[in-house]
Amino acid sequence: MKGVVIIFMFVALPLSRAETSGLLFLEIQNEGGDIRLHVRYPDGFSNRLDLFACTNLILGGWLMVSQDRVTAGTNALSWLDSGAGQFQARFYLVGDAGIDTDSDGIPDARESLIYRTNPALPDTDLDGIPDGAEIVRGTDPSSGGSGVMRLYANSDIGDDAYDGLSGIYGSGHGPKRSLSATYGVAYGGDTIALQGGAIFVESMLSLGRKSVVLCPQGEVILRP
Ligand SMILES: [Ca+2]
Ligand SMILES: [Ca+2]
Ligand SMILES: [Ca+2]
Repeated sequence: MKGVVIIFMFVALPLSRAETSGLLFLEIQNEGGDIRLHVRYPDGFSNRLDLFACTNLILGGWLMVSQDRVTAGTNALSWLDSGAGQFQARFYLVGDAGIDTDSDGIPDARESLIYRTNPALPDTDLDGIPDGAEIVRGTDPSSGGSGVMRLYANSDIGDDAYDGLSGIYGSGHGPKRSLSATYGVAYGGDTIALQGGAIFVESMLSLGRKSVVLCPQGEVILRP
């Protein structure tokens, strides 16, 4: 083990409704230079649990080191932090993954510690896309407008290879940021609008039936 591992034992907080959670770090053990955590919870508790860790309480930088741990039918879970031995200090929190106050799909603890979004507001940046949807898309839930994705039909612009979906220009032309990348962040019901032209409203979930034709200098904007 490098240095001295300083272990802080916290009463585990779901970061809301803490007074009723009953979650508790029961034991923290040194196991071969790493740290094993034992978390206890009351009879009948069945929510999934997330475990978080950081190395500096001032700077923050919490990481979710284990998620969606099943608790149903037990009173405690055990988890080995196999990388703990490399740190001078290690701090832990346990979050109740079953508490999602604003119903945006992201548990309160993950919003507060990982995504830094508002656990009481479903759309932190007020851009019309809920926090959970932004996280799935890969857009920034704290930055309005980050859900807009531009696709460039001009092969001199963009950063991906031609994706083959723009049949009229043949190989070597078309969007350089591929449409498949867009589908990766799109939701059913999204709108693809060809700037200054037609608007396509299609389900992004039916990729196999999609046919999109772009103009050489056109720009496609993905909107929520
Ligand atoms: Ca939430
Ligand atoms: Ca939220
Ligand atoms: Ca948003």
